[in-house]
Amino acid sequence: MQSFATLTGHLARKTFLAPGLIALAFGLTVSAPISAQTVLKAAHSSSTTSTGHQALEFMAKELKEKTDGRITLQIFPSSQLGSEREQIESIQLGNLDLSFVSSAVLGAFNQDFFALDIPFMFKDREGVYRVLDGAIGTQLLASLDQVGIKGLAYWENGFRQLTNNVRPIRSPKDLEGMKMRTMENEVHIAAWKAEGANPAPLAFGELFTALQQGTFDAQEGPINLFYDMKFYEVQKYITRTNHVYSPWPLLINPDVYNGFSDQDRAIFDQVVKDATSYQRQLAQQADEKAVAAMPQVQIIDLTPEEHAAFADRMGPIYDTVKKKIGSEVVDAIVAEVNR
Ligand code: EAX
Repeated sequence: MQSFATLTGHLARKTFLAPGLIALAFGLTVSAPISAQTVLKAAHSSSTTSTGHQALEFMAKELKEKTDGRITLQIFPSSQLGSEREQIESIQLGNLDLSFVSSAVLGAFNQDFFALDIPFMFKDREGVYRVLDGAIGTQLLASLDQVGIKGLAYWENGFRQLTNNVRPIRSPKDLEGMKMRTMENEVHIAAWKAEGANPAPLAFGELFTALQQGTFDAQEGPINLFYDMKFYEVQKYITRTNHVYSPWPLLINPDVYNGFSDQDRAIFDQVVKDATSYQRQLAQQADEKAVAAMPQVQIIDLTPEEHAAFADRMGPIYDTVKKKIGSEVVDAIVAEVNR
């Protein structure tokens, strides 16, 4: 069992000491079993209807039940605790316990994650899961230890699509010069420059307002998130480019994870596994449900030739990423995707 000092150290993340423990601290005899209750602060940048939020709610319920209330979750959605980059920094500092963020934002903390950002590299979910759930993905998550973060699993944000408010886009020519929001990721910015757009990064939580005010004409992201965030109120067209697959790595503060009792860590690990399959299941249905719910949005499906016109511009981006992180990871992903 943890020492009193460490238990008090965790008060920042709201550890409620059972009356028994306080009595013990003051040398009184106690009858009730000693147990510490830990409330984990979990944050994210999507809405309360997102598949990620639903999976956190699932985790909260499962953890409370399976640990007899020793571990519970307090969820902060919609960037309430800062942007995804700030959430990662808060986990490093121990001010936040748990979060799921787009892997694109992790590139600034660990460049190897840029390997996942090369557009048009992933073709389908089977290839994605072979990479993420295989040695490459596991190694990438483990590499976060070096920057004071424990990577737990890959939840699914989804395949990303190009959306805009100006015209139906079927070619890079249609996108030329369009002011476009990207995630805070240099590979994405370089890629959309190569496609002819005028890209600039912005935190997700500020995107709706920026689109509403016309700061940007275009953006890109999964259709289910587009729907969740009501972007259909400020964007008329979706071009199904499937240009990047966005995982949502689930992250935890390593001290919190290592601070669990062996019993609770085993329960926590199993709940993460169950929540991951639950979240992916939701995500796999979310895009089509969203399309059905947005008849006012024009969906453009590209022909293979039109799709290739976008993909053929990504050669230099492969070189840029290989120069930055070496070709080993990139080549391994390409081999696994095309296996
Ligand atoms: O949580 O910033 C974005 O567009 C991402 O999809 C973000 O991770 C959403």
